[in-house]
This record gives sequence, C-alpha cells and structure tokens, in this order.
Amino acid sequence: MSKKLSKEILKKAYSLMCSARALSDIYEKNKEITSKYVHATSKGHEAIQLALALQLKEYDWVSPYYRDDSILLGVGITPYELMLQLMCKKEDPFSGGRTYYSHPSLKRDDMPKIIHQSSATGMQAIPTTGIALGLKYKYDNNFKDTYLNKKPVVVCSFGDASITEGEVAEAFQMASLKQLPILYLVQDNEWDISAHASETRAVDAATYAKGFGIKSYSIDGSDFEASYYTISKAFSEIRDKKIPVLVHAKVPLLNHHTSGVRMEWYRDDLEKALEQDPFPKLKKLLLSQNFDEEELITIEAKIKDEIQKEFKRALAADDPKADDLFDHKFAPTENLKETELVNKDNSEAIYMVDAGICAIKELMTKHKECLLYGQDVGKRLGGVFREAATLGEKFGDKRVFNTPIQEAFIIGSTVGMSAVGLKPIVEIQFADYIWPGLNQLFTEVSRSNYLSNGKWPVSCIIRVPTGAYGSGGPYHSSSVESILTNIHGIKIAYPSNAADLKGLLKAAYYDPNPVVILEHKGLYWGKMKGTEKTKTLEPDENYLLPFGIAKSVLVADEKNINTGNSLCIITYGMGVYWSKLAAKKFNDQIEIIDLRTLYPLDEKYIYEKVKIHSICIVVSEEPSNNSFAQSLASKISQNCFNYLDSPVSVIGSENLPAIPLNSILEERMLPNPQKIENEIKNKFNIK
Ligand SMILES: Cc1ncc(C[n+]2csc(CCOP(=O)(O)OP(=O)(O)O)c2C)c(N)n1
Ligand SMILES: [Mg+2]
Repeated sequence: MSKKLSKEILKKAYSLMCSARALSDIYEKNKEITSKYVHATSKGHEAIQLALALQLKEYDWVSPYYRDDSILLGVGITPYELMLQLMCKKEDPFSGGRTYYSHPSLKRDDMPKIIHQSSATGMQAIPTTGIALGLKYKYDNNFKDTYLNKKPVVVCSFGDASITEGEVAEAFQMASLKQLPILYLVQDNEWDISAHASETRAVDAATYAKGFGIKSYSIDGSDFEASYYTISKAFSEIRDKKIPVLVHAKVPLLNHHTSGVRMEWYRDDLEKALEQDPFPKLKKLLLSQNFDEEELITIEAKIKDEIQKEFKRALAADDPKADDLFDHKFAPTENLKETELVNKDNSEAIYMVDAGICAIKELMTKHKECLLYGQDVGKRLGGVFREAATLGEKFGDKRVFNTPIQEAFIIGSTVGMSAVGLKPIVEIQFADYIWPGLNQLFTEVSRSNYLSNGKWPVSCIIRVPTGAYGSGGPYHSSSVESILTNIHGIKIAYPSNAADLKGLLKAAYYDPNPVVILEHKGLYWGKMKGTEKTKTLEPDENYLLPFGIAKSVLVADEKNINTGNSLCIITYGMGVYWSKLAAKKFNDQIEIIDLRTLYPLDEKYIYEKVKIHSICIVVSEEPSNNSFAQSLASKISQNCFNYLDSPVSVIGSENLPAIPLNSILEERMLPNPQKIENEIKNKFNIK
C-alpha cells in the first residue's frame, strides 16, 4: 500500500503538517496577543485533514469546521492568510475581520469552494448537503456546466460531538434519500469540550450513519497513509457512483478545545492522546520511505522560521476601518427597477393563490435554475392550499418535489443550492412550523453574505403561508413577522392581493438575497368578507414590483385632510381589508397604506403620509406587545413627533400565547373592523 503514495505527496503532507504545528505553537507562545480572538487549531487532527485536503480539486466543495486549519493549509491557504484571520485583520481573506479563525468562505478559481462557515456545531450539515442536492439537480436536469463532467465531490467536516445535533440527521436523511455526492468526514477525538463521548452518544458516527443507509468507514485518522487511501477510495465512490459516504476518523486532540477553554483544566487523557500524535507517525513513514532525516529537520526549522516572520507581518497588518462594518449587508440590487403594471391580454381577475402559481410558472419556464420544493408541493397535491397546483405536472418531479418534514433542511439547503447557481423557491407549510427552520435562517442564510464579505449571498425565496382565518386554531394560524423582521440580512414581503404577489415574487426571484414571502391564507381565495379585492387582473410576465414601495389603497378627501379630519392607517396583509371595512363607516376620512414589504420598509412614504394626516394607527395581525407594529409606531413617533396630534396607536391581536380553536375565542383574539372602527372614533374624539 505504501508504495503507491508518491514521495511528492509525502513531502507535501510533511511540510504542511510542520506549518500547522508551527502555527499552533506560535499562537500558544504568544497567547497574550493571540487569545484576544478565540481560536482552535487542528493539533492532533492534522493527518486526516491533510489527507483530505490534498485530494480536493478546484471544482470540489468543502465545508471545514473551526478545527480544520490543516484542511485550509492543504487546499492552499497560506499561513500568513490564516494569521490575518486569527487577528481579524482587514485583509483576512475570508471575512475581512468579521469572523473567527478557521471559519472560512472561499471563492477562488484555483481552489475548492467553501461556503460561509458558522460556529454553530453541526449546522454546516444542511447548507453543505444543499450543495450536493444542487449538483444532483444539475445532473438530473442536464445542465451543461463543464465542471460537472469532472464529477465534483462535496465534503462536510465535523467534530464527533456535533453530529448528535438534530439537524445533522435531516442532512443524512436527505443525502441518503436522494443519493447525493457528499463525503461526511467526522473527526472523532471523543471530546465535546469537556463532555466525553461516553456521556454524549450511544453509538459512534459510522454506526449512526449506517442507520441512514450511508456507507461508512472507520479509520485511524492519525495515520496519514491510511487516511489518504480511505479518502481516495471514498472520493472515487462518490465521484463515480454519486453516493454519500461517511468517514469516521479517530484522532487525538492535542491542543486546547479553544484558546478560551484550556486542556489543563479538565483533560486526564493527554498522555494517552500523545501516543497517537500524527506528526511523529508521519515522520516515521517518511523515514521508512528513504527520506533523509536531516532534510526533514531542515524543512521543519525553515517553516518555523518563516512562520515567525509571517506572524510579525500579520501583526502589523491593517485592521478594518470602523465603517467597513456596513459593507455587504446585502448583495446589490440596483438593477431591480419597477416596471409598468400592464395586465395580460384578455386577463381575467385571478385569485391571489393563482397569482403565485402563475409567477412561478413563468419563472420556471424561463429559468432552468428555478426549482420548487417543500412539504406536499409535488404533483400529487400541489400544496396543502393548492398554492403550487399544476407546477409538479408541468415541470416534473425533478424540478418540483416533496421533501420530508424537515423545515431546517428546507430553509438551510438554499444556501448550498444558491452557491451552485440555482434559484430555489421553497415552502414552509405553515408559518406555525417555521420555528425548526429559524435556526438555519438566522445562523446560516441571513449571515452568509455579510460574514463571507460579499462572496456568498444566498438567493432564495421562502414562501410561508401565514395568518389566521376560519378557526385554524393554535397551530395553523400564527403570524411570525416580528420574529422575521428581527433577522437582519433577509428581505420580507407581505402582499395583500394577486397582482402584488406576482410582482413581488418576480422581484424576489431576481434579487440575489434571501427573501421570505408571507402569504396570508385568508387572502388566497378572497372568500372572507371584504377580501374580494384580493382578486386582480393578472399582470403580464414583465411586471416586477421592487421591494420597499408602499402604496395607498384608500385615500382621504382633500377637504378632510385640510380641516384636520383625516387619519392614516399603516398596515399590511389582512389588516388592509379589516381597515377598509372599518373605513367605510367614515366619510372619506381615512387613508390606508399597504406596506407590501416589511423589509425593506418604505419609511419615507410612511412619514410623508403621517405628516399630512397628523393621526396614525398601525394595524397588524400579531399580538401587539413587542411587535413589528409597535416598533413601527415608535419609529413614526420619532420621525413625525412635531406633526402628530396624538400618540400613534397600535392595533393587534390580544397578547396571548396562541390563537384558540373555538371560533368565539378566535374572534375575540384577533383584530377586526369593529376594533379598528372603535380606535378611529377614539382618535377623532367621537364618543
Ligand atoms: C449549536 C452550538 N452549540 C454549542 C456550541 C458550543 N461548542 C463549541 S465547540 C463544542 C464542542 C464540539 O465538539 P466536537 O464537535 O466533537 O468538535 P471538537 O471541538 O471536539 O473538535 C461546543 C459544544 C456551538 N458552537 N454551537
Ligand atoms: Mg470532539
């Protein structure tokens, strides 16, 4: 076996391992300086990491975790670049000083690609498996990208403890179900900070993965040669057969958990761990292959010396400027201009639910990159609200498909899908069930562009049927916009009629950033009292409604405005229709502004209108306490204080944990036209 490993590979591995050790040592020696920013190193894990990295190609993908600095060295990142990252310098190639050591993101032509890596243990499983799902989509739909002929592999690297996270099971399930070309590398040092494997897992990674039907290998990850051959075999299987494989590599952890959690505080196994040190093992291998010992000593000394110099250079490098803070919140969208609303020839009024389908149909017809997945969206049902009806039949189940009940996977996989150039439209069946997916939305999706310094924006649309109507009860009625508007780095639309939904879906598609579209279930068919106007003529294919443009859907009479007998209601979704019904009781005194998107928010338009009317009510369907609506009311107060005749009112649901099923209780809970009418009267001092 050893005959096949070339001297060149062995020498390269040795040099890189010397670099990894020298880095680890210099960080420790200078810990007063380096511990300013928390970091972990690969000391003890180097052999398996280098065996992997040296076999990755520039068309492959890898998601290293925070202990994988040897993988980074192995793919070609220099020690100097790593040290820039350690010290959060401006030229840190991954994030410009925004994120920790060995939390890479990389998009260089000559190196494997790395999507943004968070610190959240195990959370890389879903985005990375999303890459493999994206590659499979491209194979299945005959994409012509030349790199596909080279059979790229995707690698997701983990620590042993992180795979006990529930989200990892979602990823394994999908990788096996769809037979995705991915390698899961689990580096098993038996430690989960201070918790030992005996306390945290019932079975090891290989046994666990086998339960999902994933082929697994268990190896000694401190043995470079064994590691190299196992990875080589696994890569061949993945490239040729397009299957998932898991490699479970036993390794000793020879350094602190991180610079902040030191090994001497709790480790009682260090002596034993040192017996498995991969560095002397590799040296011994090289000597057995007729390398000269003097040469190896010289290589090591030279690398140490160079790294010492590079450390000083990195220390002297520039920090980011304070105002760099604001770069890359979103990828730019200047090209998204509003188009004239022209209706389709012979257009008939369509329901909002159909407007969504029409928009997606046009997008999928035009763009091969566009696909739709979620629970029950496939052709058998077309969505539990029929909001995806006909799409499965028209485009087939390679482009429109059902997923398991995995909200985290549905949302988080868009990171990987988008990275390979696809434009996923996904669906969460009910807003009530977005919670398991929120972690991915917050931890991975929303931060990807910002923390990768603009390299990896996530372009996706997440459709979320929302809101209460007709006794949906506590688990099929919730509104979640306050939670979503608290996540920075995503855009949020909340259309109230068919034309707006179509125009906003188009804008969302062409936006390179993540977008959530909240679609009120009670508005889908315009069947509830007062919601008939959700039906509109169908805008033509070119109609695009950019985000951040609010609209007056009812205006007040000039005379009433001039005499101080008017007010404005700022609202969205169902609030538009409740407000319209309430406004009927007043004589052209009410202006209703439909926000249409909650982020970005058309603040300029809102303040202009509030200043004209001097009285303002914000209406939302959510419980009002600590809500988006209350925050909006506060912004209005701050920006329009001198123009207001009275405090801005907020009408929302009652502040209770859930919307009860019983219809009398539901009605009492939610806002309605009567409650709004009462507040309008209050504002006008009508008794
Ligand atoms: C979701 C999440 N929970 C907790 C943590 C804190 N944490 C950081 S590392 C770690 C242990 C991970 O152990 P393992 O995956 O085995 O990797 P190792 O550090 O041993 O290489 C924990 C609990 C985290 N980063 N993310
Ligand atoms: Mg561990």
